[in-house]
Amino acid sequence: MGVIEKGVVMRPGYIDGKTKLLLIDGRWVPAASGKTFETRDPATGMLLAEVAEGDREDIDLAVAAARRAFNGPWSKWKPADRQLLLLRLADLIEANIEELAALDTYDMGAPISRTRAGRHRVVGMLRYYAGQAVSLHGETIENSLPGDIFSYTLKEPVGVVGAIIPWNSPLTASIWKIGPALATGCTVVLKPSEVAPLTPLRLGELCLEAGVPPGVINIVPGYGATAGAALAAHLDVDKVAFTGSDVTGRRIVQASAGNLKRLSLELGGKSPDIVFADADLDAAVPGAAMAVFANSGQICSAGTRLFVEQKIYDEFTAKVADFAKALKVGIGADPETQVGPLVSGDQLDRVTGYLDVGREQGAQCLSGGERLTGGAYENGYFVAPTVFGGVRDDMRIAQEEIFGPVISAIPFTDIDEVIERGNATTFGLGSGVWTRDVGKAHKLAKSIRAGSVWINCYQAMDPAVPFGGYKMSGYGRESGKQHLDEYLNVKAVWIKTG
Ligand code: TXE
Repeated sequence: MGVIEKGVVMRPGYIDGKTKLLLIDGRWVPAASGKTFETRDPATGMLLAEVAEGDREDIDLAVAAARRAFNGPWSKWKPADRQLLLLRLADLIEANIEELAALDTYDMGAPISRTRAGRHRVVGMLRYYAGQAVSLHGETIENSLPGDIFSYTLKEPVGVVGAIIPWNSPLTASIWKIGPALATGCTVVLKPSEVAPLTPLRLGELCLEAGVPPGVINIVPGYGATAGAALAAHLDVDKVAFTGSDVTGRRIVQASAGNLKRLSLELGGKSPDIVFADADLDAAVPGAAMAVFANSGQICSAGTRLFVEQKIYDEFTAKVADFAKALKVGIGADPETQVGPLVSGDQLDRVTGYLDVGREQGAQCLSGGERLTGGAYENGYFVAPTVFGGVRDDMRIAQEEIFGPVISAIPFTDIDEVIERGNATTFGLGSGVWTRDVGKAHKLAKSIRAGSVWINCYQAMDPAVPFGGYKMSGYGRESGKQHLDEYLNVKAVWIKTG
């Protein structure tokens, strides 16, 4: 893999015309129903593969396998054994990163330059979790009871985890669920998005090659309303780790009620990115633009509400619009491409619908604003990077998650006002601040109600630093030590020694 022919990265060998099967109990099997679904390249419309369509029966089999593995030999694995397993998996992913990056690119459209750059993140995550696997420990706690009674805590794996992931970054999202599960001794049934299932399935092959025992990682692609809903409601699943929309997040909360399973939810956002007049504008222009245009805006923490201080508003938004116009939009497999297609026809309809709404509600289109058609764009879902100026807080494009390459630029005049307006959203995932004034930066860092605040940068991520939401962006954290706690139970032990 990684061959570039006529400026295009060739399709991975994994896309070989064979139907992709489900991974259940260490074996590749067709769906119980025998059904399959298609997955296509959003840049060209080309059929990539037929994929076995998992449903309730397959989820039942996968959960049963995960339960057997959890109760069986996997529970005897020592932390150091799990650490070695994670390190082997990290090495295998590193060795196959060109193929995995290309699979993400073909299946969901992201530029190959972006999916390749994800290497440090995914390999780094697994090595981080490998370190954490041997660092898990309870505490001895001094209690105040009379007599000799000793107390300590144990940390134990939560059990069978149902992991439901979206399509916008399939490799990263899979590792973000599998890594902590392997580190803590959980088992997993992973339900990839029906829109981009190929990388998670290839990852399943690498898990087996790394020596993951049968049943520890099961992968069952299928639709949300069938396979996803069955997993979320399953009475023998101990926890669901979900990344996706707030609408589905709420359904998962309801579905989890049957056995009150643990949940972690990483949902959407409408993140404020705030630019003060004193900022380094040469850095802020590309920073604010790529805070939205990266991955065609299909990132939950994208800084889509761009608040710009009034006195530089016209100049700054014009520069961001010029930056947007200069971006190379194209098929993800072209190494020169900076902005790829949207993932699907549904996503295209959603985004172009918001472009219409923006104009209807009086926003001015400073760049883009339309679907790209003709030539290389003809069979794909391309939207030009768009900057809307003159946006008011009450416009729908300033309130609702678009999940496309669309910036809503909003003027503000002072810091207290922008804090209040920046926080006036039901979401709370990311946020950005561009200023040279350290006092302002600190004030914003404390005042913004969001899980991440990026100052003079955007979307910085690291396996050791927790990521997650406030408010309707969800709960629980991924990355960092907190992530492991999401996969652990704490047990208190009391021993009367007197
Ligand atoms: O998300 P869904 P979709 C947002 C973004 C996007 C919108 C719709 O705004 O435009 O959501 O995208 C599974 N029970 N985000 O429709 O439906 C589904 O099969 C259990 C933000 O793709 O949330 C897939 O595996 N599972 C986001 C996963 O949930 C169900 C990333 C996500 O799909 C289910 C993606 C059900 N009832 C979209 N229904 C982010 N936070 O990064 C669906 N699923």
